[in-house]
Amino acid sequence: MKTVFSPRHRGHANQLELMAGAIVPGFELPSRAEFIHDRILEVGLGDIVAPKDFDLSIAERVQAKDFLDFLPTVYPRWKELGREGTALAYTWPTRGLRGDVVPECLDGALGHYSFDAGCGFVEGTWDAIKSSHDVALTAAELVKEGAGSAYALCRPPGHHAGSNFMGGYCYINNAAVAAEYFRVNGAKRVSILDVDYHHGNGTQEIFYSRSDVQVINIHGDPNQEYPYFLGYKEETGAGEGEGFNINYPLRWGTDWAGWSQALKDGIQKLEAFGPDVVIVSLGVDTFEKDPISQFKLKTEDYPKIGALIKAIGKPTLFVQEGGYAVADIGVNAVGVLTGFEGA
Ligand code: OKS
Ligand code: ZN
Repeated sequence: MKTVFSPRHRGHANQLELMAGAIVPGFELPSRAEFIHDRILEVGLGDIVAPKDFDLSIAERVQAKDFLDFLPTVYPRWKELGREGTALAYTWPTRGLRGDVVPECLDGALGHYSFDAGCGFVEGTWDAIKSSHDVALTAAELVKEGAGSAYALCRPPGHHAGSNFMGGYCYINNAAVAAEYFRVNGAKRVSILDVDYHHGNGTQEIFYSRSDVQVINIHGDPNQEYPYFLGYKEETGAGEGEGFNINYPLRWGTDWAGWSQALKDGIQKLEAFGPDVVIVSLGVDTFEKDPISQFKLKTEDYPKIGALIKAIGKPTLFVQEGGYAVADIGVNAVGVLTGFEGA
């Protein structure tokens, strides 16, 4: 399978985030993508190609134009204020405050367009975001043109980003943009299977009222785990979308036995939906040694995930999401892909 990768992700570096009472170096490191890239070469998965340049017209169908227009302005505005380091929100419009105003002040606008302090901006952040979007669409195009599968080595990731907000290291929702791309280009139904450790709240929110994109999420129970405020079992879709959103919240400590049971159940529901194409939001932060996660999957489990997805027998686009045990992330992410290839 071909991989789409851009070195432009590297400019998104040294950003800080707020975590457990401290401003800390971001866990979402450039080395994540580099370890995966190097592992692809090591196992000879297939060619690694550069992304084409796409405009944001597909993205604007799933995320608000004012939000997308805001993203490239953040760091220039931060510098105009005489600031350096990481541009980060610190005030958010929760219950009892105005969710409908975008304050003139950059700090207020950053709060308006985000739900946490996990989305810092540095000089190269917008260029990395745009390259990640282009990586996803270039890989989607390969699948549309008949490749049975492709791998979008996206960084930054996307699944926490919603129709008009960022959060959890995610700005543009790469998987959602790819799903919309397939719909615009003839697919009747698309399934997004999100196997990242964290609930893909952004993807759920974007497609919640739609019956043409099925969203299946397997993740840490939000009662215990980030993003806390979405991802519960009873969230099954709204209106036309009722029944097309499926959540599998699993408790801390879940291992392959429990996790694979959810995957198999999810795959049954996916097959019943009958999509023309499958998008896998591929996080490998389910790994037992992941520094911010609490599942217990082992390196040997990742090829089994790939094999189960292969057995669905549909054109498949893999989109990289999370995974932070950087020394292992390459082996585990590429393990899913080689398992899919039957290697
Ligand atoms: C706030 C962010 C904390 C956890 C973000 C989880 C990102 C992830 N500082 N999503 O799949 O891996
Ligand atoms: Zn994650």
